Amino acid sequence: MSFSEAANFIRQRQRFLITSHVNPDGDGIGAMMGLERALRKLGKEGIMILEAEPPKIFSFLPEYDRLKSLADFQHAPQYDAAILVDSPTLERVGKVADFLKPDIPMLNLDHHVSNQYFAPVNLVEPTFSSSAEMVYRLVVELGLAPDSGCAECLYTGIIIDTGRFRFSNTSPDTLRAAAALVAAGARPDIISEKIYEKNTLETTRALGKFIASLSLELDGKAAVGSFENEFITSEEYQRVETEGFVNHALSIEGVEVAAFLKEVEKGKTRASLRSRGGMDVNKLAGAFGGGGHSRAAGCTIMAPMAQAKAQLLEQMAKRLG
Ligand SMILES: [Mn+2]
Repeated sequence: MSFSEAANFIRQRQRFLITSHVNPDGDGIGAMMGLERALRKLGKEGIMILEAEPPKIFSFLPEYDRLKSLADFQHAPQYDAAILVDSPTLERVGKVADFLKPDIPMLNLDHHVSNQYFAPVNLVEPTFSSSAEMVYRLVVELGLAPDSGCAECLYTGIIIDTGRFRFSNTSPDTLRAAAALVAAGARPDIISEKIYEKNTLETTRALGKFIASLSLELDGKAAVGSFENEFITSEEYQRVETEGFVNHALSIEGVEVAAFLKEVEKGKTRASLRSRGGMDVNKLAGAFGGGGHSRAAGCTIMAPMAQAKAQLLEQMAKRLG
């Protein structure tokens, strides 16, 4: 379906249940909240429900407390239609699916290439950087100019999914959407600071530890960093957020594939994998029963750190040719 058809889907209805996938990221949350604000401008109502409490990191977004979790509801609220954003399958919304009555119209708005077209009405656009960029396009289609709050939410979704306009999904249209959102009041400096400059001291120290642990393997084409079980089970580690660490390994010149190994339990090692060359880390992770995307994937190797690293390097070596 097209954006104009999706706009009609919205015009014809009054009260919407809006949700996204479990463990929502900034795109899922930004797209939900930007859409909800646009609905309000149209004199409509959006009830935003996630399976669990939304992550605190995005609580700087205006009226964040409008995001509810299942714990806030005894039973499903009344609504005319559901809109699922950024969720490639119906299962991905978790237990919110129990609130989705089969006879109620549903719009699936997503940009994942793996989207299953699970709803009666599907607006799936894999060429868009983010669900937030799609919501921006929909807002324009609805004849609205985003207010500054809406712009902040959608800009946040776009920078999360484009890695701050660095990934290959950053299109001319993405940048035009971002420009319009900044013109509408989104502040790139403030949003970036709120998201990316919120590390705990423990996280910053742990990044140093990760970087110190790096080794170059396979003629410098692979970089591997690791955290031992002793560190992961320490008191200090409770305040560590390792999101993005592995990218430091991938940023070393000549490195095509990077891994971050964590011995999460004795004899059980979790691997985060990233690539920027030809190696498909989805397939690499698949060799250990994991998966993900071609450039970002993960798996669990049932072995202690040293053996897990050896097994992983063996699989990498085969794929580097
Ligand atoms: Mn997304």
